[in-house]
This record gives sequence, C-alpha cells and structure tokens, in this order.
Amino acid sequence: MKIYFVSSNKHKYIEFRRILKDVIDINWINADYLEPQSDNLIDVAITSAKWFSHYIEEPFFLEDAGLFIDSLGGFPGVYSSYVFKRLGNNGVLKLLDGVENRSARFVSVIALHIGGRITIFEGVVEGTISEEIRGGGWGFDPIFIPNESNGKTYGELGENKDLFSHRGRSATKLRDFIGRLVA
Ligand code: ITT
Repeated sequence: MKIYFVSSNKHKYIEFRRILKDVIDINWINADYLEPQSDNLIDVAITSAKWFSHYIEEPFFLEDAGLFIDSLGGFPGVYSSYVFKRLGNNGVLKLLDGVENRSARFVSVIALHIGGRITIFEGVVEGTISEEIRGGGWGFDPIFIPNESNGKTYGELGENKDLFSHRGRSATKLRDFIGRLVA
C-alpha cells in the first residue's frame, strides 16, 4: 500500500521507510509545518493531521515525537525540536550537570489519516540520559540510553536502534494495522 508521510525531518523518513518497507510504500512529502501549541503530543499530532487533510490525499501519516526528562519536569517534551536546535545535546547535558536522576522517556505519536478518520499509534521507551555524548545518529540519539540496550545510546546502536526505539514501537503498530487492512 502507498501512503504519504508528511515531515520536514529526513531522518524520520529514513527510519520509517526502513521499519515499514515490507508492508508500506512511503511517499515522503517534505513539508515544514507550524505545530499547534499544546503540552500533549497526541493533541499536536491530531490537530496537524486534521489541518493536512485539507491539502493532502489520503492515506497519509505524520509523527510528533519528544524526549521527556523526569528531573526537568518532562522538558523538553513537545518542545524537543526547538530545544535541540537551540541547546543541542551539550546544552541538555549541561542542564543535567550534577543531577542524579537521569531517567527519561522518548515518545512517538503517529497520526494516520485513512478512510476519513484519524487513528493514533503510540510508542514509548523508558531510558536514561548519558553522562556524555556517545555515538552518531541524529538529534538526541547520542545522549539517550534505552533501558534494554546494555547501556548503549541510540547513537551507538546504528540500525539496531529500530529494535529499541519509540519510533520502532509506534511504526510496528502502524505496520500491523495496515497489514490487517490489506490482508
Ligand atoms: P516534523 O516535521 O516531522 O515535525 P521534527 O524534527 O520537527 O519533524 P518533532 O516535532 O517530532 O519532529 O520533533 C521531535 C524532535 O525530537 C526532533 O526534532 C529531534 O530533535 C528529537 N527526536 C525525535 N525522535 C528522535 C530520535 O529518534 N532520535 C533523536 N532525536 C529525536
């Protein structure tokens, strides 16, 4: 099945293509859009999908993701994209300098618009923020350690990141949903 994916982020597109390739043929629409103000990823994803439904043919999906750091009261959360651009990984590590509780979670919310309705698929991964930058990847990959990766950051996992990641989880739910539709 062919589905449009709306995002300004090429890394997300590459990861979704990799995870979904057996079932879904993704057509990337590279669009930067103004996200609505909300402290909730699901609200942002639903409102954005409703807005795009006036301009884009169904079926399509988009994703809103965020890193929630417990000792910072869930910051940067819905502001992750802005904070990464402004502070980067070094800035986040500085905010956590000397902080003992480094627990955090990465959340991915996919909004799929199909059959005139929006369906949500969520992926959540618990983890910790590393003490230093480790590995490559993009965004917060070099500072996020999922709990089940033997201490490796997303950035040190390479393509194996998909097995542990918030996007791996939400995208697998999307893949199963579409798989059932086309079966
Ligand atoms: P869209 O156009 O799809 O919205 P975006 O980059 O603005 O692209 P988000 O609003 O979902 O995406 O922002 C989430 C930010 O969180 C993203 O820009 C990264 O800085 C970070 N992020 C999300 N998922 C990540 C991942 O798997 N690895 C590293 N950083 C990630």
